[in-house]
Amino acid sequence: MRFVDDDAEPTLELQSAADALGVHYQTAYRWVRNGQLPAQLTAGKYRISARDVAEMRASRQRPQAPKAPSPARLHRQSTHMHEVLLAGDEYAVRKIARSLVDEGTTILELVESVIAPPLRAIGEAWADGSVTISVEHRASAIVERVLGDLLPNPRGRRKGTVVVAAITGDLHSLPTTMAAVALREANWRVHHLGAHTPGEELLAFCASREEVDVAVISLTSPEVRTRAERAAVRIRKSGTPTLVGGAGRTLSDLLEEVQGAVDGRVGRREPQK
Ligand code: B12
Repeated sequence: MRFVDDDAEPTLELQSAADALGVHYQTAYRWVRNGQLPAQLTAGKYRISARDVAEMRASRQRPQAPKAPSPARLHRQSTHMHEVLLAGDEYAVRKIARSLVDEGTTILELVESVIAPPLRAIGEAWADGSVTISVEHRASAIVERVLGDLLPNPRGRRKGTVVVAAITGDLHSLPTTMAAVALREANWRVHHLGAHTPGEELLAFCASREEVDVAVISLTSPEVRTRAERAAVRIRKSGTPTLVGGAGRTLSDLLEEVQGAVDGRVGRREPQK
């Protein structure tokens, strides 16, 4: 390796810089041309500061953070997820979910962008009779198991404790599972009570545990909205901020509102109509 010393700092000729970086001369030349590798052209020859070469070498050796999948990839995987859920192919469902998580997709994104759209489509298809109840039940059961297995356990201190349930008459447990995993991923401790929970029971559960910061009622069956809201009023009165979900509400809304409830902004009083 040949250093060319001028009075400022040591510099390398382009071939020496390429050797030090372990790349072909042409690659180093391209980096110089596109500005990635700063160089000075002196008497028709490029000279590169030894410090810049050392920095570039160190940065190339540092492990790169994995690039999270693009929205287009999530969309394609959601279409694939739809097919394998309809086919009841649990192995394929697990494979899609696991590889996306390994590639850096959050569980929240996985649920919102990859799993929820096919479940909604399956709901539509069930409603218009093009998908049988068994196919829908099988898909839901697969998602419930897969989400259970992905349960995150993030490092760091928990932000607080949240209870998640759906009210009596609402048999949709999946949205409560989705809420529970998203909250766990966001570092909340979660008591997941699941579907069909009596309001009285939820009230007693919150009242008996000082550590409960927020109660969350996932709501999928619109027929029980009034029951869910009545339970929420009573739980709030007993001192626990309470949120009620509903059609069109997202997990991102949920996380924001749970934080808002702990900060005293949401879920303490009745929403203004
Ligand atoms: C799976 C399913 C079932 C399964 C549930 C299995 C299970 N283990 O959960 C079973 C078979 C039990 C079922 C039963 C029924 N179902 Co159903 N079901 C579905 C389906 C296909 C998916 C439900 C789901 O998981 N949704 C979750 C995601 C995909 O949707 P989401 O609503 O956006 O959920 C988000 C929010 O809830 C949010 N979230 C969760 N918690 C919280 C909390 C807060 C505070 C916030 C902000 C957000 C939040 O997280 C979720 C993800 O983003 C839906 C289709 C659909 N569009 O959802 C129909 C659907 C909900 N069901 C429907 C119906 C009609 C029924 C039945 C009445 C059918 C019948 N005749 O028996 C019964 C009702 C039973 C009952 N008493 O509750 C209708 C409801 C229509 C309506 N609006 O009235 C739907 C929309 C299907 C349709 N297109 O017609 N169902």
